[in-house]
Amino acid sequence: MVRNGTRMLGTLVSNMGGLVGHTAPRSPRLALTLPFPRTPPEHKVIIVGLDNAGKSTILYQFLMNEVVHTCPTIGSNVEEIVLRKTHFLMWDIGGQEALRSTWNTYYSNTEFIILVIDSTDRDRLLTTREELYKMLAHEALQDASILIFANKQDMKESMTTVEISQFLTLSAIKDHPWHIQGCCALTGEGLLAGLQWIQSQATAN
Ligand SMILES: Nc1nc2c(ncn2[C@@H]2O[C@H](COP(=O)(O)OP(=O)(O)O)[C@@H](O)[C@H]2O)c(=O)[nH]1
Ligand SMILES: [Mg+2]
Repeated sequence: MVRNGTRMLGTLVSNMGGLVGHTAPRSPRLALTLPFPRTPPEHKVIIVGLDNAGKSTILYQFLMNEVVHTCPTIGSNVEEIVLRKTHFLMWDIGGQEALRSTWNTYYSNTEFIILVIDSTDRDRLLTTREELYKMLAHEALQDASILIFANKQDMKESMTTVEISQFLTLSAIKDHPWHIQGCCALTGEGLLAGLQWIQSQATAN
């Protein structure tokens, strides 16, 4: 089950027109005014969520996925993921309680937040909710879009995306594009759909 705060998934997936700078200039005047980037822009993504939610497994799955090719590892918890010529720099940030206060040191220039939730972890959904609204209120994340992965959907006792959406009152979030996607990081199911939503947001802007 997929709900979407801005637009239905897939409507913009094919909107992947080339960069302006790749278009042949029509006149010398245009050639002077059009930007011509040598490297494609890199979109910064932070992967957050409580410990044990599945953040590292998700990043690992992105790296393994055949349709996503990757560049060499930059650091132990940062990977560059390329999906259809869109480059993402993904930061997998530790979620233990002691580390959560350091999340804000990663916020500057973040375009996308991936919030990973262990859908079986009913006891800590309130903590996740608090962390979510703290992030959304943070000045450095005012322009960020948020993808919520309701992970561990393979588990019998997992909450549905609808239950999680309602608990997090996602429909009340009007100032950030958001999207919730059920997934299973172990098999990779649902991950590409989530990544495609991010990619559609990145190319739409
Ligand atoms: N059943 C199930 N287990 C998962 C899933 N995703 C991650 N796990 C397990 O949950 C545990 C925590 O995963 P990890 O990626 O280390 O979580 P992190 O602390 O958020 O980085 C590991 O034992 C994973 O194998 C999933 O979709 N289903
Ligand atoms: Mg981890």
